[in-house]
Amino acid sequence: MNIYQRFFKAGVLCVLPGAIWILSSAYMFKAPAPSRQGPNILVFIADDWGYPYAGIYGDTVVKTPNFDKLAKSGAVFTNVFTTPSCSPSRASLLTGRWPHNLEQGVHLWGFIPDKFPNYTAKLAEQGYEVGLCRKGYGPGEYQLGGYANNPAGKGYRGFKEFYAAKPKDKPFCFWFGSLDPHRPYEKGSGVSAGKSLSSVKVPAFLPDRPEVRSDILDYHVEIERFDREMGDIIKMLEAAGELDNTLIVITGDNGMPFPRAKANLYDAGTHVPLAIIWPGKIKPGQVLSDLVGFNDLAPTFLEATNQPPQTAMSGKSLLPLVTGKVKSLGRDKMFVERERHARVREGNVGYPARGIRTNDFLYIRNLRPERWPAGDPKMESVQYGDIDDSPSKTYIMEHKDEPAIAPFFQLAFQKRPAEELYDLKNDPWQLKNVAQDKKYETIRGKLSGELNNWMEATKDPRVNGGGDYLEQYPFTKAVSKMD
Ligand SMILES: [Ca+2]
Repeated sequence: MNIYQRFFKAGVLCVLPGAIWILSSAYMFKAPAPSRQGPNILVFIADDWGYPYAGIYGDTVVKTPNFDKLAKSGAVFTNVFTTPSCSPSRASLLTGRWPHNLEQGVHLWGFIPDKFPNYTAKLAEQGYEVGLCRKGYGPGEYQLGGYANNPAGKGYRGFKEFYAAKPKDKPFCFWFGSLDPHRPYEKGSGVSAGKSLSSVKVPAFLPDRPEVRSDILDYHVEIERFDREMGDIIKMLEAAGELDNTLIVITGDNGMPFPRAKANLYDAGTHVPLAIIWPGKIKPGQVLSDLVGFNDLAPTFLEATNQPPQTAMSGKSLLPLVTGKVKSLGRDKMFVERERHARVREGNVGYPARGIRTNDFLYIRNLRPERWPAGDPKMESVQYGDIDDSPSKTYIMEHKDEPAIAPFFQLAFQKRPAEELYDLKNDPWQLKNVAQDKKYETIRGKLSGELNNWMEATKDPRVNGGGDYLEQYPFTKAVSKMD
């Protein structure tokens, strides 16, 4: 994390006390909102915010009153899956494509070639003012793809500054990319804030120890900060008279930054919150269990703003679903994938894997199972570096030889077989791989075949054992940024 990120992380920028601004904005925005054809598009994307860390999803410990209230005023989704790595997940959202169809955009430290259309560019062509606060596409280096600005928009200190600078007759497309709840955390901030260790629900893939409980509370603190900042922006929007003409999307780019979560194809890495709100257009109170991918969002934005669909986008607009034109998306599966995350293996290779998620099963194919899924144990700079440094990681590593902790070390750090299959009804935490169990042979074969079909149909470079050239794409993180 560089100094600018730390500055942002401290919450100095973009978080000018909301209350003060709200009071002044009520004065500033007395004029009625201009009439226009399409709505504003406002995206809130938290960094590493996984499902189900919100009150509306049943979590009674983390407090997300703004998300809960907004989600109830529109459609909230319970089965959204994305790539468990920041850049490719965000790239998929922007372009409506699978990460493996984005060339260098498939990696964490890559870029999106600008030949692939994205929704922000399309809206800019249609007269939208496009802006961004904090983390847009990233941490990949967007300039290498031919972009002058971040593909998520031109950078502003905050929504307030963006809105004040925007020509009044133009609709806007704004992206609020919080750096929360990405690490690092202030260790013990959850306990310091008065949260109780005993209240924490520890996921079954992590050891139930005070160090881990405290780490999870620190995660909650950051989710709650994201929620507050989002609430402040919504108040500004309301004061400006724009709320009724704005389509709002709230989500997270990947799962929690803990061992066996982020950078893994298990649900804890790929399953994220999502709510879509558009007053007067999307009926309130909808809870939707359709299987959704991040490449569905760009087509949704284009349809909502009356733009023609892009054949380059493989996702499907969610608008017919959320507006009640169709009862379901008609899907019985979603796909997940990963390539290179951090620089943590000899030869700077990744850990390519693909997965298929249905309501009942998760099937994963590890395409290079001879490699270490979390990174090499012997890297000098960082051991098992696809797992973010954290008290939880340190605890497991330091206690890995104890019988009670060894299984957790096995789950998150050790090598994995080429195939994994989890029976979600009996094993919701995805702890017991049944891929070799004869009882599951039929379903394993079916899911394996469907995964092959998808890889072929979407021209996945990894189909039939290929795709080694993906490993040759440059690692774009500048030496000065290594930390
Ligand atoms: Ca992230």
